[in-house]
Amino acid sequence: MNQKKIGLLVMAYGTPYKKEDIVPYYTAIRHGHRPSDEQIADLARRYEAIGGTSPLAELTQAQANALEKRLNEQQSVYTFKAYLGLKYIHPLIEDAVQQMHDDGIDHAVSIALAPHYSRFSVQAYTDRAQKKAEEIGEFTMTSIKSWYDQPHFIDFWVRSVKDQLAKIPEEERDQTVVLFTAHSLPKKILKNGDPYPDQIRETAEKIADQANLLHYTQAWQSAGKTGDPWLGPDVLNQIRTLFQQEEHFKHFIFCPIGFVAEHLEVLFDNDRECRTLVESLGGIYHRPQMPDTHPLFIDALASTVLNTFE
Ligand code: FEC
Repeated sequence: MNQKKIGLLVMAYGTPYKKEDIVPYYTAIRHGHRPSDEQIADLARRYEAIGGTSPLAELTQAQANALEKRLNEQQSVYTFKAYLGLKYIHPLIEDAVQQMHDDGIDHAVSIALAPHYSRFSVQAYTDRAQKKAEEIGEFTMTSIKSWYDQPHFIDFWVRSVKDQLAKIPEEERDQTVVLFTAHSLPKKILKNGDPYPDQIRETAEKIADQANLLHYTQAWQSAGKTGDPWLGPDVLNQIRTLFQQEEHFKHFIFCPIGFVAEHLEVLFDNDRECRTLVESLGGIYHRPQMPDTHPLFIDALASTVLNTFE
């Protein structure tokens, strides 16, 4: 039987492949405005601190490959072909859509490697993909908005937190707090009823409930250094608050549930900044492995894509 070919547009943030990419990449994040030399130097310093470049490029490609493979194993009606479309560096979202069309594809499903929907994040990816599809014409695309409550995704984190807890001596488990974090966004998103904060809260509550957590909290990380107010509490302030509480927490487990791979924001903002603060206050830092290409995580993405055909 001839299987219909479906384009799978895997959209992700993107990262500089080499040092020379930092300036154009950061300029693209700033919508074409070159950041100051000081800001560029600060970003270069952060990449340097995690080894020069981020593992994100490799991980995003590996996630797309694993998803394509899983989708083609799970059903035999369609043949999925994955295309990477990045937000701030090549291959750009628009180029990926064009490539699908050039390859003779007339229908695609787009999914962003970001679980929670915001007008600022997922919608920005989707708008660009849909705009390009419309320009091409005779090309349809189903765009997935969010998958933050997909059961395999929740299960991935439930198991990760439980595994981490199991490594903590039993008598110290009630002195353990789990911090669920996600990228902060400018507070102005709240004006239009953006669902982002609620979806993140829901993810955290589902994981906490299914993992039977005694103590957990939610905080925002990696806020931009702009003049606008950003969603809070910031994770560093939240760590200080936890140390001031009556409960004496010893272990701090960080779950950056808004991200899906090991990258700068996790390796630097969590593993460097949060770890340094926790340890300076006398606590012990833990951070489970990110979803990366874990089979449960890839299953979560595959189920989300297949649901669009029901
Ligand atoms: O290279 C790497 O390993 C890290 C890639 C990376 C990911 C990522 C995810 C998200 N961001 C989100 C929102 C914003 C907003 C601004 C912003 C700024 C930066 C900068 C770098 C950066 N982001 Fe990012 N983000 C990653 C990297 N992000 C680098 C610029 C320097 C800095 O401030 O650190 C503010 C823009 C501005 O300045 O006007 C807003 C959100 C996510 C999670 C969803 C997603 O992945 O799409 C939301 C990965």
